[in-house]
Amino acid sequence: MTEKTVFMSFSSDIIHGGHTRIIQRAAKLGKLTIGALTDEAIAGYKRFPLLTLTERMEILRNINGVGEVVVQKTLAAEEELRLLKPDYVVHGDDWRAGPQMPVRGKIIELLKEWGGELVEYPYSADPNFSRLEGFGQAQMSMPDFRRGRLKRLFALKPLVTAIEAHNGLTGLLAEKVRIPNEDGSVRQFDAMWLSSLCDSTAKGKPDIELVDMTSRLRTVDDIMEVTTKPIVFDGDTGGLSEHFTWLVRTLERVGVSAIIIEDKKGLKKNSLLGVSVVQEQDTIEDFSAKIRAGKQAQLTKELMIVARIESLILEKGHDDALKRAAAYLEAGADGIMIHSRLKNPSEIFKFCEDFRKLDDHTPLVVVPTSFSSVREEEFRDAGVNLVIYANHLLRSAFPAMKKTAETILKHRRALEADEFCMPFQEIITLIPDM
Ligand code: SPV
Ligand code: MG
Repeated sequence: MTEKTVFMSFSSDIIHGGHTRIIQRAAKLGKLTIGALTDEAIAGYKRFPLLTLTERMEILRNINGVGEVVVQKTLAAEEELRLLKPDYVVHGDDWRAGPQMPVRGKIIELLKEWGGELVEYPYSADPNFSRLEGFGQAQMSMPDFRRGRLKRLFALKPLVTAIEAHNGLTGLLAEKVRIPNEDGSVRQFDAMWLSSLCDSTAKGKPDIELVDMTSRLRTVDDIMEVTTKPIVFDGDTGGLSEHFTWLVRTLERVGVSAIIIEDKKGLKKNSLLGVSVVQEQDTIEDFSAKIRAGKQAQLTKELMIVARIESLILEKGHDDALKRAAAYLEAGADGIMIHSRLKNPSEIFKFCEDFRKLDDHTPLVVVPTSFSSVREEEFRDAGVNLVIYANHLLRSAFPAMKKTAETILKHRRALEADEFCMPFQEIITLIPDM
């Protein structure tokens, strides 16, 4: 009689008694193959894995009862299951409800192709697991864990997304807001953008490098205290080269993943004001020297210095933008951001196309505030690697707050505004204890 074959999927990097018990039971059914989900698949469905795929595979291989460990690319393991055609797929019964239900349905359909069977064992929650998971989350917020995660994301995903955060609460939104996909995975933002516009506006100040770095770093700290996702810091012009080197070291020390500096000098104004105000672009030579100084100052290989090109904003044209991109790459920039204030995205796409002829791997960043009609897939296909939603939480909060204030003024009481507000019971429990 040939031995039966069994398949189990594994995404956890914290292995507890519940897992090993189910592995032992599965191994009794036949030769057990475990599918270890890729880092990318895990990041798209829960938190970023603490251990890499290679490390997780090594641990799984050494558990008693495990025959083989294979790489599993998708949640439903279509490719791996069709190849193996196992007699049994084993899973805990906890996926009969909740976000994993569609994955279960897909696997049942797949098994019909060769007459395989789904075996579900009662899921045993391990009391230590939530403690360990909490510990894992806390580790993810530490500088050495957080700093390099943006680079890892660029290596895993063709397109990374970031949304602005300007305080702890918006940081929590960037960290926690998720919507389910039909295939059982979830959509969430990968990173946070510490916008100079939002950080300044939230303080009632103009976006002209008036809010000093001590204050900006206070915001970074507020956000870092309650989140784990990587931070992309809006460094404005980066200031004088002699100051920029200190900023680079500070950001690196606290665990920021990238700083984007724009090639302007003097009194910087917000880019979306374009040429309606006086703004001066830096020379290629001086800005390249600033990038070089920053790269020389950093102590790890993880922090990324991204050069932001303002040629389209300041109407200097496509060729100037491209020439600058080449020079900034030469100076050591780890990424290029191209900005535009036009609704029509054609100048952005033209730049992306020509930039990719020049360089096929350096991360390319866009901030689609004006050209908001473009979908992420179109950016990805154009060779963009990071899309930043730069001000949307702040811009949506302000009209909501204004409406509430006006409603209270109008009615001389708060009753009519209650419907716009989160219930009091909810707001006081919004922030969980540590
Ligand atoms: C910011 O968010 O502060 C930016 C992007 O720099 S923009 O406002 O479009 O210039
Ligand atoms: Mg800015």
